[in-house]
Amino acid sequence: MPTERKPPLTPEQELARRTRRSFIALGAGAAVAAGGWFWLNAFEPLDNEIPRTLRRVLGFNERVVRTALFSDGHLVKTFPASAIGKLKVNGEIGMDAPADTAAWSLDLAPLGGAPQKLTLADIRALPRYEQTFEFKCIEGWSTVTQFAGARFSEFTAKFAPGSEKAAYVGMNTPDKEYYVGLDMPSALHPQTLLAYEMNGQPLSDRHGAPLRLVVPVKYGIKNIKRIARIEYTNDEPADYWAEQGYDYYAGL
Ligand SMILES: Nc1nc2c(c(=O)[nH]1)N[C@H]1C(S)=C(S)[C@@H](COP(=O)(O)O)O[C@H]1N2
Ligand SMILES: [Mo]
Repeated sequence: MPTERKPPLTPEQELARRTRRSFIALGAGAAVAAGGWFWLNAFEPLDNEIPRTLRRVLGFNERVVRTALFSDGHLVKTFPASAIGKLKVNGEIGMDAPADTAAWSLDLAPLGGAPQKLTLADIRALPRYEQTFEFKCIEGWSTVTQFAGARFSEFTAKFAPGSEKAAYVGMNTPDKEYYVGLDMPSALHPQTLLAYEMNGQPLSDRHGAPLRLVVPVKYGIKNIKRIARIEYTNDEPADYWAEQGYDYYAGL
């Protein structure tokens, strides 16, 4: 009997599903905050006038809200193909050597699982998504660009199931000169792709061949080109531009 593949959810369907989940999480966070207030107030040492444990709860809620409203809970605006501009090459750290697509493989380190190596064919075998959005650099420019590739959430479900529970994912170039750390909600956002095409062409060498990250809810700095390794982790991964003083989150 032929096996039937369920059609992938559209970004809108995917989002509706996740927004429901986020609201459940928000409700739980609020209940903990309200119920714990009395006890916290009476016994916790003050830290900036706010009891420390409550600060932790607030921090948690802030993360959930940011996730629900800014990264997981809304889709970045998309554009028609007629709006596509010419994305300049910007930032070539970790890309001194030209891409060796034939020899390329991806090192994958799941959360607590055995590391594995994947090929581009493995990634191309996942459903392909195309999206055209405004790519933004913290330098102040933006260019409407189309990328196509696999959804990072579906990549994770297929090759590192369970790793969605990790707090972060870290990625680096083959020479490890460029590296980014991403919070998991942004990584799992339905518009986050592992891209192998740009503006209808295979990704060019300077734009990050053979595989780059496209994370439209973040500025360009997080959109690492020429990925060689992906690691799911609960420890905040090193991040090149965060080390230079930029915001680690770097969300739009
Ligand atoms: N490997 C690598 N990836 C990188 C960078 C870099 O220097 N090295 N620069 C980042 C920055 S700051 C931007 S704006 C985008 C630019 O992508 P583009 O060259 O495809 O326009 O790549 C990001 N990814
Ligand atoms: Mo950038």
